[in-house]
Amino acid sequence: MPDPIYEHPYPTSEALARYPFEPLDHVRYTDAEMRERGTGLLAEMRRRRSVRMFSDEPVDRELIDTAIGTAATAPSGAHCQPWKFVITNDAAQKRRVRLAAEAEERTNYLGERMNDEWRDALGPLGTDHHKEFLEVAPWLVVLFEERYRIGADGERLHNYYVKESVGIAAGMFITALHHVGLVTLTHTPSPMAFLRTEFDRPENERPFVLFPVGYPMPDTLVPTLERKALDAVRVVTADEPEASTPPNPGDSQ
Ligand code: IYR
Repeated sequence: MPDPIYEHPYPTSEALARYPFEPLDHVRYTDAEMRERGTGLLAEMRRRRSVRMFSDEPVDRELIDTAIGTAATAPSGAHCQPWKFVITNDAAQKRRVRLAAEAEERTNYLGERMNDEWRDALGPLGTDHHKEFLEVAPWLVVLFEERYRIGADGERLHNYYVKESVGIAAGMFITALHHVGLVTLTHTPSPMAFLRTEFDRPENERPFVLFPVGYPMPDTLVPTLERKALDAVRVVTADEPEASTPPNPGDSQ
């Protein structure tokens, strides 16, 4: 019998005796399939753009729900799943959100809240305080982070790594929308506390991102932006030919 790779396999027998575990449902692809799937997804995601000109064409609620279902498969700290996706296609509500967002952004852009460095950074995006798209897009999806949970006796229960968990879910939501041919904008009207009141959410929830979702207007323009090259975002600290068998600490001579 070869030496096992793991001296301390997971789960421990103690955990296995106390909690339910099940076999991992994993699909193993061929090497060719893996490359194809990887490059295919990359090509698809390279076409994703943040959009600021939404069509008013309706979108089936089912498509939004499916994307939320995908987002909710995100990993989360201690599996707390500290996210809530609040969705609306109500015209009056979308209008109120637009007006509140524009009021805040007017102070940002036209008042003192934005310094010159920030203004300069936003220049190439060509954004301003007008947020008509919040009214035109068929759906607004507000992703709330659940800062803590309320227990059965009203006590506060800790959620772990909330920002990280909700950030990952947001990324998966964006990916899921793009995959079905919908567009969105990662919109963070600042400050956005008004969203908690508007959507009647409890004290323990805080708005994280506001996503208008829909189809793009025909002939929508997006800023010409370059994405960093792989070499600029990836650092290799070791590049050894991969061993065909994992090194065995017992085999030192
Ligand atoms: N919240 C403002 C400004 C803004 C800020 C960043 I950072 C952006 O990437 C884009 C816009 C707005 O929504 O216009």
